[in-house]
Amino acid sequence: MQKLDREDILKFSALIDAADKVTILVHTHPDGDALGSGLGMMRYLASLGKRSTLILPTTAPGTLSFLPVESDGPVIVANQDKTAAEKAVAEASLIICQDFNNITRSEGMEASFAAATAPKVLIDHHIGPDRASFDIVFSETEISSASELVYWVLKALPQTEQLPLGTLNALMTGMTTDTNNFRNSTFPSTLQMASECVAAGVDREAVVSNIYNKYRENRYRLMGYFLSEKLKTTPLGVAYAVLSKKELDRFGIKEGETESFVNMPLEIDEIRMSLFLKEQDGVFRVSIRSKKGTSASRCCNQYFNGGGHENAAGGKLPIGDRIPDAAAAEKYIVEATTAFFENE
Ligand SMILES: [Mn+2]
Repeated sequence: MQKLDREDILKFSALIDAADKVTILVHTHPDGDALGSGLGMMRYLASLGKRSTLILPTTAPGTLSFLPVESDGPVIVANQDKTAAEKAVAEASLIICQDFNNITRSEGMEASFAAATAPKVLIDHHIGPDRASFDIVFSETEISSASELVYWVLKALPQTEQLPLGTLNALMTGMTTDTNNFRNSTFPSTLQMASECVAAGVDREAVVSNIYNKYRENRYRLMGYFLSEKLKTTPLGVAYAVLSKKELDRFGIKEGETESFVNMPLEIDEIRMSLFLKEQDGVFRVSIRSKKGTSASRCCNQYFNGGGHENAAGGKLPIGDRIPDAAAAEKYIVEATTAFFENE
């Protein structure tokens, strides 16, 4: 990662000092990094005697319930209580956005964010941040996660003597989920952060166990079906699978329980890109992962209405006339990836 801009750090420090109401926003369908970085920030602000509100555009999955966000301050789920979420944004004296590059990723909060008069700070690790909408931008793509960037930013603030253990635990959790437990996006700074966290008392085995050893059996029954019946490959080295709502319901699957399915096909030697689609809320939510040398981000951007990181991206396909069902989505994936590799 690049060196943090000293002036931005001092500006952010002064904004925290001056703020009495901090509102933190993360992306819709929050994952471990969104929640971990949000909770880490809340706990840090609490250690300075500041109360903050965390806004989640949609609920956090049950698989992350070990991150006790609610006990650390008010948490508002915006699509359940839009009025409270808009009030928290309007009344904030400081707004901190984490783990997204554009407010559109905080679905439903765009208008109140644009209208808010408070200074706005972005701490993120995705490609192409919307710099114009923020007063301070900490953006770094050569880093594991938003949680890691929050770690380095908080550590650099003059008011930090020692980061609270609660913050370190939350940030370690977010970093571990975004790196798939150090399998990808792991930089020298990532290992340094991990080393410092463990030295400061973070129980890494507990963090790993909370993330990876607390799933329900349902996930593994679906995983068997996904691998044996649904996963397909193309001669171009693409693996893909589409799960309909009906199939997800048949296995009683809840949000978060298909986490990392998309990564598994990359374990096959010949596969250079993996796509996983699942039907949810009238769209197919798209996850794309790629090996080094293939751009998941570009493919997602060109064909799947999204983007993210070079080797990990997300988007969506609307269900409608063009793509009415899972079979049509599968056909589209083959056409889109074939066109993508022809133009690469
Ligand atoms: Mn992230």
